[in-house]
Amino acid sequence: MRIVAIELHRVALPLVRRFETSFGVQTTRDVLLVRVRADVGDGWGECVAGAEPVYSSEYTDGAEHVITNYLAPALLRAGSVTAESVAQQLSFVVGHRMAKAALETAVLDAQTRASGQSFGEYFGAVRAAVDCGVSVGIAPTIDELLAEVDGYVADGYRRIKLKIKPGWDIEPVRAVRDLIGDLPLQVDANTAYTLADVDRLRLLDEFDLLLIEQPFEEEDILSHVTLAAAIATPVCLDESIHSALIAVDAIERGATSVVNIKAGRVGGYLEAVRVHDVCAELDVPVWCGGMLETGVGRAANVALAGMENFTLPGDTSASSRFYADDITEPFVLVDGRLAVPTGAGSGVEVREQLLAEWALRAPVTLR
Ligand code: OSB
Ligand code: MG
Repeated sequence: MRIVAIELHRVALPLVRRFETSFGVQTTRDVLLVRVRADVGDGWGECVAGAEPVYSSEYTDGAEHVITNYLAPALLRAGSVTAESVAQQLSFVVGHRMAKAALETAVLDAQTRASGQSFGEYFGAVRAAVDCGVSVGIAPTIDELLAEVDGYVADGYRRIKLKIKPGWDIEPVRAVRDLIGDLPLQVDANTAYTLADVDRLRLLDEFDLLLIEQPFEEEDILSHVTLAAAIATPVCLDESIHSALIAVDAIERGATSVVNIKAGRVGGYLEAVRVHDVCAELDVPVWCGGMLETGVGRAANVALAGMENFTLPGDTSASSRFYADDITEPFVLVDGRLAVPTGAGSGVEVREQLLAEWALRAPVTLR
């Protein structure tokens, strides 16, 4: 295809409830949506970066800057672009995977809409619906946490994930385990611990968790190797996994026996599929992470999670987990699952009316 224009939309969506993690409290999502206008038709991509560089080095304004000044001009100049060519065409920019992923996804959406193929078909999804979990933030009190978790159990979620940090770990996990019986449970530390906490983390073994996600900092594969050898709970990397190459390295070193896959973190869905494939080859199960996506990103995540080796429930919750209304038709949980969209491309439509209503500013068009 030839890309005619690239539109950058900034939209603010209020969260239905505050979302607290070890790296801060969030009450709205300030999202960058990208529309590629091509000769074959349009496509949408969502940038998963947060508003501030407190979770990842990438953040929304930074992503917009690198897209405006480097990435979009390269694709607009390229002449011919395909979803399969984007990573190579953008490889002159170091890093900025979330920004690159947004563009690659928009190109993939345009390409597959034009050919009539769904994202699920393109990725090789083997299931029509995916088991869904929910990521639960740090709460002001244990009682408030239990009330929130109780609501998600009633909604039908098939797995609960609790955010933990030093001072909010054993007690909330024990209380939630007592509440939910044998419903699958896992925890996510978002890098809040150090090796000095190994004895504390070993206390989690008592709660029969599916896994503990990313206790140590992003660059520190070695400490995860040490922890994995010291506790029974499986260790799962999230932030550390920037590519299929790093996934193989971390698995072979014994740092991770389960992998959280987020397309934004690895530079796009094509690399996410490769992470899935190398993990499958090494007999390591994967699950689909989330970044508070709107329907645009959620649709692609659900399609990805339809692949064979996504054997654990993902953070692919319903739109209502975070938003009162979605920028696309909302994703609705049915029996603890979300249906993989079957329409061409991502299979969802951006509601232009809401896009305009929720816009933080007028869209920017790059040509
Ligand atoms: O670590 O998985 C994470 C949200 C923002 C940044 C990092 C993470 C998360 C979540 C939310 O846990 C998952 C979701 O979108 O449902
Ligand atoms: Mg995580």
